[in-house]
Amino acid sequence: MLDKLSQMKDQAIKEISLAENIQILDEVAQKYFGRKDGALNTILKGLKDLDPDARKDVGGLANQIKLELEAAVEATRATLMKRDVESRLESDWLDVTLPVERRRGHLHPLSIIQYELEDLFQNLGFKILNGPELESDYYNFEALNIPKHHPARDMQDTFYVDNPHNPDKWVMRTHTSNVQVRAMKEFGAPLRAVVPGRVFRYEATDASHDTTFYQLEGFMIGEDISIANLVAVMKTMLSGLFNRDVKVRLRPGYFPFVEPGFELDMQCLICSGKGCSVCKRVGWVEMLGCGLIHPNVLEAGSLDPRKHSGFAFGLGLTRFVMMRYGIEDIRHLNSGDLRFLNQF
Ligand code: FA5
Repeated sequence: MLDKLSQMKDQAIKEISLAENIQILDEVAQKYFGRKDGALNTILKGLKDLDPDARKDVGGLANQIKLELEAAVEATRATLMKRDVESRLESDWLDVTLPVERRRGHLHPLSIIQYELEDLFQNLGFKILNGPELESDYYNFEALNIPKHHPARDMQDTFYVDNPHNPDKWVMRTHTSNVQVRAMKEFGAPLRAVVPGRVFRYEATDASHDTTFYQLEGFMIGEDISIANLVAVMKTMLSGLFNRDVKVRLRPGYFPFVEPGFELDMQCLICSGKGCSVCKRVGWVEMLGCGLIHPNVLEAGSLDPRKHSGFAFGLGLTRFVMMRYGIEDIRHLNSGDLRFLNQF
């Protein structure tokens, strides 16, 4: 039995020293120390058949061999790991002169156009203002000459929210026009301002209508402000934004807060007026509403309509973005789909 143990040790030492990698070394260790059928354990299992003296000798030698073999395995493992690291360092070299790749985010197309319009209007002397998205019924409707139960409320159905401070409801603003009277009260006249922002409507969605979209409101108030000023500013804006000749048409439009009121349509840039899903096959896309500010609205803003006049417009910023980039469905813009967004 003692001879058998010595022979096994020599064989194990030979195999450990020949292991070329850690996987082979582990296999050798398993072969000799494995609990179930490891060679050392198989020998030790036979101890019970020996007489007590022989059992003592064989048991002592077996334990000593076990310690020696374990030490040999660990020493070889350390050598193999060191060799592994060194060869990896040699092959995986690092070129410190290569430029670092930084994955950068970028602006959403809506923000790009919003900032361009802000620049354009700032150059014309307009302030940039903000307003609340959750608005009182008063600023969204009543101050704009749309009393409760007036049929014009049906033109812009929205989401109503209980207001714990007031029996009136709050509304998710239906348009950026909610800032008109707020701004008049805060800044008085003369006043030139634009208000970009998100608005909400309760309506069915299709290629050109969403329930959440962006508008840009603008107004200019002073003495003797006329439709001529309105048309000049609209033309400056459109030629600045599209950087090409765009065809527009004015139609009479009804908005209770302007008099007279107009709808401005632009010839569809997606189909060049031929008709597509965005322009609903008519070749024109409604871009904005505009007109001269109604005297009741000026009064709500604490201005005197006999002294002051002004124009206002509210454009569908989201539709501008669609025209500018040739986007055929408005729903892409709020989709958060990176396949769409990464094109900008
Ligand atoms: C208004 O919201 C008025 N506040 C505009 C205004 C301001 C008129 C100042 C006069 C003076 P209207 O509901 O038409 O008007 O919306 C204005 C623009 O928003 C439309 O011309 C259109 O471009 C865009 N728009 C309207 N509804 C949607 C919708 N569901 N999805 C995307 N864009 C829309």
